Amino acid sequence: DASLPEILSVTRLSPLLEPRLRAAFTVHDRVHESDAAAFAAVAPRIRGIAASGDSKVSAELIAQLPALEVISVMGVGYDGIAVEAAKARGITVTHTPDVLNDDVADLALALMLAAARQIPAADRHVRSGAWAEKGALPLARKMSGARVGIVGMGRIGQAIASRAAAFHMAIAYTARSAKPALPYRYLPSPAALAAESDFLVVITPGGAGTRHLIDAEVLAALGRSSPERGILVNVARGSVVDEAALITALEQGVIAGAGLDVFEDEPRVPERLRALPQVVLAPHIGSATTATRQAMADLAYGNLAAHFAGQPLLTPVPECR
Ligand code: 8YV
Repeated sequence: DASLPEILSVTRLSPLLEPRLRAAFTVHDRVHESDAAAFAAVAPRIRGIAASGDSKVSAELIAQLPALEVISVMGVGYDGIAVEAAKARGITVTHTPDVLNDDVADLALALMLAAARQIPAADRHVRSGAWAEKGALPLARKMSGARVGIVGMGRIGQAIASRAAAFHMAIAYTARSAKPALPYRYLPSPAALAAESDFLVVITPGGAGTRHLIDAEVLAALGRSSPERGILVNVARGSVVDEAALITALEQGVIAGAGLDVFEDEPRVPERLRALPQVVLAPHIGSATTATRQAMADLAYGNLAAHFAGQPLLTPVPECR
């Protein structure tokens, strides 16, 4: 249908989003990556982009799309989107905040428990027959009542804190600035926070401003925080943690373990990291439940639909409000 607005998809579209997008728009699937001639032919007509939280939309791509009006990200994170370049052209960026807070916070607690109680190792112990052959596992580590340090105290950080409170954990955080309205202790840096945390949970936006915020120094502080040494959990972006430093810290026993949902070069996870039994790994599933992905798809679609209907956007990113 030639009357439908044309959009470029820069991601593998969710099946919860794709049919509705195709009904309302002419969708060009990742032609910018696969087919230079096809891309050149459609680029002048592209008015929207459908992206996900881990997509890259560079300033170069934006510059090749003279008719671009809106970029809809199905995800809360938009660190891969060149927002300043978009803004400079009057292009709006939207994302899907809030609807995934519960799921990402649930996964953070799940990774904390899984790493502390060594759930994957326990599962392997039973499954392999080792329980009957070799007996009990080494004792694990108690989570209830321990100290959790949260790096980033936005909406998801607060959802993690309220869950940690139910585990009677002592809660502290670091963020760009203190949030005096919250009943949690503020520390001015990740290193200061790590030094007083049994669990350090990373839930800050990605991007240049937070790249390698968790470095060897922070990991050393987490390791020294108690004789049991700390556990790192990352449900934010792989870029926030210096992955090479993390692997070294784990191999050398500087920290006790880690629970990781995100990595620096997804979907590639270094073999050295995959070889460590004290690490719990997940393939970026923080928001990956049917209910939440449905809500995210509704918002991602709703933002595009609103834009092309001339209505107010549902959830523009803060920079575009
Ligand atoms: C997924 C995410 O990567 O919301 C985010 O920022 O990282 C995730 O939910 C993805 O965007 C799902 O489409």
